[in-house]
Amino acid sequence: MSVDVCYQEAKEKYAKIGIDTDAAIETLLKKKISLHCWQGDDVAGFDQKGALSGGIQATRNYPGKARTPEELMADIEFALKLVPGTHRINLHASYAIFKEGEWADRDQLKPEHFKAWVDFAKKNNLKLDFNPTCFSHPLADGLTLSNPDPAIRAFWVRHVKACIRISEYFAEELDSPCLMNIWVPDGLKDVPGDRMVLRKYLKESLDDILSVDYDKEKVLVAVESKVFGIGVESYTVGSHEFYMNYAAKNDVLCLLDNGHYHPTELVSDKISSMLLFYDKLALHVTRGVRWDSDHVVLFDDETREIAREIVRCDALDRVLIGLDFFDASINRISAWVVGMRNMQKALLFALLQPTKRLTELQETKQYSELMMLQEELKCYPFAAVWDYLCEQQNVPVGESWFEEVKQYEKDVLSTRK
Ligand code: RNT
Ligand code: ZN
Repeated sequence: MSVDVCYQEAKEKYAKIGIDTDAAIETLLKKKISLHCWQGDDVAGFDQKGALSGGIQATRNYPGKARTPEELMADIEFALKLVPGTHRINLHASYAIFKEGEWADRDQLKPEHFKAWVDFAKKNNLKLDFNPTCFSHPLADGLTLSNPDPAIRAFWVRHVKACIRISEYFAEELDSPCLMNIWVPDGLKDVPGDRMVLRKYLKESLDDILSVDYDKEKVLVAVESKVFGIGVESYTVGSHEFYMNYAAKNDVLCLLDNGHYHPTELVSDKISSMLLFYDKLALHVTRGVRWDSDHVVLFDDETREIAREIVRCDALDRVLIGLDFFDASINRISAWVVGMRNMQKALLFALLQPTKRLTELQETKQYSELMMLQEELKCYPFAAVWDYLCEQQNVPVGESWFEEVKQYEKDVLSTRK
């Protein structure tokens, strides 16, 4: 049966429970997802030669990673052709692009070092988000914004301030607010002698950073917490309560990375609470697996539940969705495409739920029917709607996109020795 015929059947079936599939598709296509540039090169960046640091790790070495800005941009362009809609690119400060013979340390970065990215975004109808890079640097040895050494702290404060200027530049050039997310790897391997003092330094550093004059409509500053990282197992300075309180008091955004909580703690359950107290919420959608917080996003229960919460709270405009994973053991483009398409599938799945009916069943305490309906909905012909959407958007339907990735690997990636 053709994609169209399947779609017509699905459309009728959804219409019976009051769902307009055409409207769901239209809504989905308006939602931009921020694609993280760092899956393309294992978080290497272009400004340092050293290893990745900061308690995060990209393991294995699948051939073909992007080594230059040109390669990374080509890979992003290629990946996005396999994903419906138009999106955003999430950059890190370490992806600054210098002219031949030029280099600037992190605290000296300027908008001009990111002009090539702006040109790239304009050419591809993309918007940009940004992140200070407080890791993979000689001065990022364990502690950055919370470093007891005032000179090291000051260096990182200058870096983040520089990033605010760059974010402002992105927002102005591309006419879209830029999310600037602050994550620092700061923590201790073993039992701290004093937990408070480092948090006090971090708080002071953030206060100093936010004292710069910037346009809050253009730059959306967010803070991202974590529970632990490799080598910083015992204590994380920027914990969840630290940042949630900091963000609430200082009118910045919280960014919740769903790989950064205890295994039975779910970000899907946090979204509604956050939305009752904040105008906007930022997410890093990822997949935690044991010690790692950064596996490729699957179409799994939690990804679907995150999407359902966003949709149920009618918050597609208030929740900024970015992806965050880095898998160096598989084709990196495939990793991007799987993650992007899964995030979109999860949102579409959510948009095809009879939200009002489910609320009504709960409000009237019809819990048996609520359970029954939610389970039956899992077998609705969601895939037919997804396939139709892909076809309409001229992106490959089903697994056929992988053939293109294989060809690109053969023609392009395999030549990168
Ligand atoms: C690390 C955080 C952070 C990074 C990126 C590279 O645990 O999730 O968001 O993954 O900034
Ligand atoms: Zn993250």
